[in-house]
Amino acid sequence: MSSLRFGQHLIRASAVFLQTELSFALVNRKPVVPGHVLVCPLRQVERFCDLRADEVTDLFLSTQRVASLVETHFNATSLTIAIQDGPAAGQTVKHVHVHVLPRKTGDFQRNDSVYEELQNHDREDEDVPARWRSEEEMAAEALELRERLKEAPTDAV
Ligand code: AMW
Repeated sequence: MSSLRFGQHLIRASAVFLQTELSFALVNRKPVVPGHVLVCPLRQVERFCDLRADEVTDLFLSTQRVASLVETHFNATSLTIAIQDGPAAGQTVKHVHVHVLPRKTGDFQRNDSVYEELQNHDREDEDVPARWRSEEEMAAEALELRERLKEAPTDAV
């Protein structure tokens, strides 16, 4: 697996834990909760409606796999699955991506604060290198997720 493009970012292979024919999934450099990951089409498309039908199918099937994987791996009981589609909706990276966040009871004082956090966590003033996880930490998480995917049959995760 070579490096992949995510909007303006070049993503190291070490941060990617799933690649399909048309999609890939990567760990987040600034997760809102543990296990907050991203699923993207391989083609750099800005808006959800610009995806072809086969890309939507692959993206959402990949999202299902990834969602089951991170819910189990991070001992969660629920998920927040979200797309910020366009700048007014909080999208900062001009490449469609599905946020998948494992959720647990009481993880936020107000449950819907997760959406505020999603809006704010990568605002320009917040998204500074000092707050990003290290490459090593991200690579270790991606490796664990890759290994876990190998253990599970495709239709189970
Ligand atoms: W958006 O606000 O565009 O819906 O979300 C962008 C997401 O991508 C954020 O969660 C942000 O932390 C994440 N992100 C941005 N650049 C990278 C990168 N190089 N590696 C991993 N995650 C990234």
